Amino acid sequence: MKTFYTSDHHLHHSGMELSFGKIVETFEMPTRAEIVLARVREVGLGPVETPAEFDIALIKRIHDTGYVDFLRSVFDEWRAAGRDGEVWPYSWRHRSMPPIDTPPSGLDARLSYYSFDMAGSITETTWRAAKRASDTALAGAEIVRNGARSAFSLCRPPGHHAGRDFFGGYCYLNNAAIAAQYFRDQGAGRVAILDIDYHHGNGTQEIFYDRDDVLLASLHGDPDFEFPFHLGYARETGSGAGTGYNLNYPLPSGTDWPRWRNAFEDACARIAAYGADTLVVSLGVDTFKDDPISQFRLESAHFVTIGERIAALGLPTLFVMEGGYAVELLGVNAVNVLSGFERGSA
Ligand code: B3N
Ligand code: ZN
Repeated sequence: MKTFYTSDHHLHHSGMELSFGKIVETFEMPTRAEIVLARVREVGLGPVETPAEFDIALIKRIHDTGYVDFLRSVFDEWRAAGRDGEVWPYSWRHRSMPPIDTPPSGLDARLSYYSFDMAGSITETTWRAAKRASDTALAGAEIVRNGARSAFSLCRPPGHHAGRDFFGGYCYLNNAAIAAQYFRDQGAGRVAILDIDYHHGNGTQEIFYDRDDVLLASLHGDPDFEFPFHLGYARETGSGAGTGYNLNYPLPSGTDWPRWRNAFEDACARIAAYGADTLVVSLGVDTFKDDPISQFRLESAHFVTIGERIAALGLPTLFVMEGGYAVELLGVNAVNVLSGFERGSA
């Protein structure tokens, strides 16, 4: 399996985050991608290639133009306002306030409008890193569309919390959604996205919620207790033409392998029944038992089985890197999925 990776991911580093009342080093750090890359090389997964530059129009197939322009320019605006440091939002619309659908003019009001949390900041070069992460996803999609059985897009920053016009949860551009849309635009009939990250991909759900050409199946910590909260319940099945094409599997804290695997089996069966011709996997490995911010109990060996089962779906498959913060075993866990897939495809 070919891996797409670019060192441009280093251009994004929030440095810190607020965690349970303390300012700590952010969990979403550049080392993460380097650790996964090192493991790809260690096991000889396959060649590693730098992605080409893709047209920004492909990003705008998923993301709002105003949002994209905002991501590109907000740091300069922040500096022009005489502010040091990085761009951080700090306030959001509460349910007691009326919904708004046009961006306000003030800088902080617009930051609020285009985000849902302050898990990560926007630095001078965040846009560039996010753009290159989307290129990384598109490069993988391109070879899969051209006949490769699979590809691994080692994206960083991750993407599945980013919606059509908002960032949050360390995510700025939704790499998996951009890839899924690329597959559709290149002629794929039915695309499935299987999101196995510990957190609900609220951005991916929002993007495809009313569509029947992209099925989303997501296994995650129940939003009743887990970030990003409020979205990801089983009752959210899609809307309009998309009704029945959004599948959520919220799982309790402490979920172990047998329980997780049951939900996973169901998701795989539903993807097969859908008749997908292409699969995008939002590959997060923060379901691991020692992940510092998550509460499931999967072990390293389980990730191999996951990859084997995904391979058994028999679909052209693009793996897109999302979360995973147990850095000691992050590379092993992520690459175990890919090795399992290779073994299952042989
Ligand atoms: O959820 C958290 C969080 C939870 C536990 C923590 N501990 C125990 C120190 C610290 C933080 N933070 C919110 C931001 C997390 C974004 C998750 C991104 C992700 O992996 N998405 O898939
Ligand atoms: Zn996650």
